[in-house]
Amino acid sequence: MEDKKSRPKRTQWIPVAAGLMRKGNLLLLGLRPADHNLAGLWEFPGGKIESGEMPDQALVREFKEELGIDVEAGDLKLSCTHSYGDVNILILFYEIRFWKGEPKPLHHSQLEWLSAEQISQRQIPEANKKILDRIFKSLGMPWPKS
Ligand code: DGT
Repeated sequence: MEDKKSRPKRTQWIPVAAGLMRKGNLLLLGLRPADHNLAGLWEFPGGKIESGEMPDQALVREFKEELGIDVEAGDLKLSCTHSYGDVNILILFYEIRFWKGEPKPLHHSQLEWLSAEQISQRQIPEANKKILDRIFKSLGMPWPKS
């Protein structure tokens, strides 16, 4: 029989839903607050998918909790995986085309509408850096670095 102790440690997977909210050639990003991991990085709003939730439900909940707006989750545009050492994350990026209300920084230290150029000059999570061009292309938005 296999010895439990000799088995490699199984890395935990964390599913995350994030929203790509567009205004012209700009996307909405939030600055992660100081008391969170990855503090000081600019992220696409969203968060962890909780047990029993569908990804689009998680997205709608997170936007209500963190930005105070009602959104409609659009198409799943792309996904990415990233390893933060002891945990792996799987991020599902949804387009958000329709929303009601003005986004407010209820959770983030700041919210900003940013262009592709501005985003590439900000500090963003490693997970997003490697797919930033694909995010813009998936929305049919101009990407300056190609
Ligand atoms: P909580 O309740 O403090 O655990 O926080 P949640 O559920 O709001 O989730 P959050 O935002 O802390 O977890 C998302 C994880 O995914 C976190 O490890 C950061 C990582 N991540 C990487 N890129 C992004 C991104 O563009 N947006 C979001 N929301 N998370 C990202």
